[in-house]
Amino acid sequence: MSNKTFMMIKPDAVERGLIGKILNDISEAGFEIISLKLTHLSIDDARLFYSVHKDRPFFNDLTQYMSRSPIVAAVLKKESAVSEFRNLIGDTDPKNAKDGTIRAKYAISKGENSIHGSDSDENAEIESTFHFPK
Ligand code: DAT
Ligand code: MG
Repeated sequence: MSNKTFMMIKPDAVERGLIGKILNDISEAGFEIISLKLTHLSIDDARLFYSVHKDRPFFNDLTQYMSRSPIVAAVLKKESAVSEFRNLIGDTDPKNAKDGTIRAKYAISKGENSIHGSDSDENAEIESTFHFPK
């Protein structure tokens, strides 16, 4: 799935009415939306989705935050989608994110950083199937 990636618009951004602005940025960057939904993760969903981080000190805050209000989940298509999308969203910590990236424009903090993008083709496939089972 090297031409596809998975993304989520996170609770802090949905709460502030940023769905339209962020989807527009994604479209203008040349990504095609393949699947799209508004959903609300349970705490168990969030713990499962982020299980790779289960031993990290921020795991509890992360999963509480990701389940506190709705998110948008989507599968996106573009050549080199995973790396292109990571470039579009910027560094995990908005203080380190390059100007013009989605996190530089909208994120509140390293924890509440507005958007998720898969970090590998393999995880893009796993995360897409988690939200859009085949
Ligand atoms: P990314 O979302 O850029 O792939 P990650 O996979 O390392 O970053 O972490 C997943 C999420 O966990 C990240 O978007 C925000 C949160 N997070 C990561 N490191 C953190 C930290 N040191 N303090 C608080 N939240 C953190
Ligand atoms: Mg990650």
